[in-house]
Amino acid sequence: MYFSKAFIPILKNNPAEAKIKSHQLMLRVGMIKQSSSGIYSWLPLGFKVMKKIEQIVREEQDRIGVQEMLMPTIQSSEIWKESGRYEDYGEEMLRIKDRQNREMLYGPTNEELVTEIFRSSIKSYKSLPQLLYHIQWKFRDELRPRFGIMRCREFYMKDAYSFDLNDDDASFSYNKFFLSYLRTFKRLDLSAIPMAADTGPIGGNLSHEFIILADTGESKIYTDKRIFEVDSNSTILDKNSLKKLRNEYENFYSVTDEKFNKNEFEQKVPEEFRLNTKGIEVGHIFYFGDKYSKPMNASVDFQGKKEFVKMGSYGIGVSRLVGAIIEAKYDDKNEIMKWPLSVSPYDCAIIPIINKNDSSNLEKSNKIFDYLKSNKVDPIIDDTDENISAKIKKFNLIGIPFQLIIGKKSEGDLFEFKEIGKETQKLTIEEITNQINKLKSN
Ligand code: 5CA
Repeated sequence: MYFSKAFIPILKNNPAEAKIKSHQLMLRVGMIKQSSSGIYSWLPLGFKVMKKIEQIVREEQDRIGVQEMLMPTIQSSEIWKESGRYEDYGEEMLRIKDRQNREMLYGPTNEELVTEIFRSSIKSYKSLPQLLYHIQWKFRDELRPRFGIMRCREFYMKDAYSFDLNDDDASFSYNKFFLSYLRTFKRLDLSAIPMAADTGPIGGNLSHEFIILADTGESKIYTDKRIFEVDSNSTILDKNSLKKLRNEYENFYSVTDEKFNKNEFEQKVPEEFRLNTKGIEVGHIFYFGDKYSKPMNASVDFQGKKEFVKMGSYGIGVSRLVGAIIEAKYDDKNEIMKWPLSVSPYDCAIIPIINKNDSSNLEKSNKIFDYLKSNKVDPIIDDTDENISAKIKKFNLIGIPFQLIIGKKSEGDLFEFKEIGKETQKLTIEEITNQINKLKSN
């Protein structure tokens, strides 16, 4: 791909309407465009990042045995009346009437719909557990959409649902998601901490929010700093190891402000370990037993008895994560972004120095492009006639982690190669390819 042909509408300056760095950067480098209040189009650069995040989220759901499906965005009000949430959800729910005057809605979440799907087919306890997920747009008519795609009205979410026979099995399912979330956020190069949280309109009395620290976050948190040291590297999926892992986290006081209790905080956390700060909620898991299965009559036969299934739900803000990664990685003072290679829109920027009447550097770039492509590296060539310092500044902002400069200094087989934030190296194209691919496989 040539930069001149890519749809990456870069702005000269930070847009005045954006208050936080992720919103500024996303508008500045043309990742998103507002279409109306709290509703955005995802332009190619932003869309590429979001799709890569989505794929990592998907792989980690598949790894714990959750089955992917797809439910619609538009739902019928009937099932929400059955659960009792049609009234409770209030003005955040976008209500629509179809041409037959039927009450429909744009789904803010899917507990009802998935329960309806479950109950219509699953009758025996032998089919349990059932773990299902989809990745789909949601709509919440937020009173004050803000910070770009961080708190918007239409957003992209991974939501999963678990169905079990009893509390013990349900807790096993919950803990599988707990582990899978730790792994997912780690692959996104984020340190997300599970914190006991309020369940709000989803309900139930057990939930954890996964939060990354950021001054611009909207969640207030109170935590024991030692929780950052817990080893989250486990991959074992058996009941006891998972319980142990969750316990290791729960041993440290770590809560959002709705759950905050000053006395408890001071009693449980020695002063030097107390941290009271702000964060961004990137995921939220809930256990709510039979809150939906009972009113909606979702049950299985077990030893001649009808048992309402025990349910949990598990959300990840896929679109919000794009902004959250920027909040975590962008140095706005120096205007330098560096995407984790796992989600970067491109792997490497090839930046030729282009002089008038001399296309040799561009030709060299084309050859390097083909070589990288055939070795599983995804590059972009900056074929524009901007000067080299303007090009580097631009790519520092876009955040592609590697820059390969093709100019006078690329003598013989050696090229100027730079990983953002590190020293420039002189390497052969084979060494460059190896370096990038090695990091990619991590
Ligand atoms: N049904 C449950 C779990 S699937 C649920 O809806 N949970 S939630 O309300 O906590 O949302 C899940 C995640 O979606 C949140 O952790 C957050 O990352 C993201 N999210 C929620 N509201 C918004 C919003 N207005 N804008 C962007 N992302 C949002």
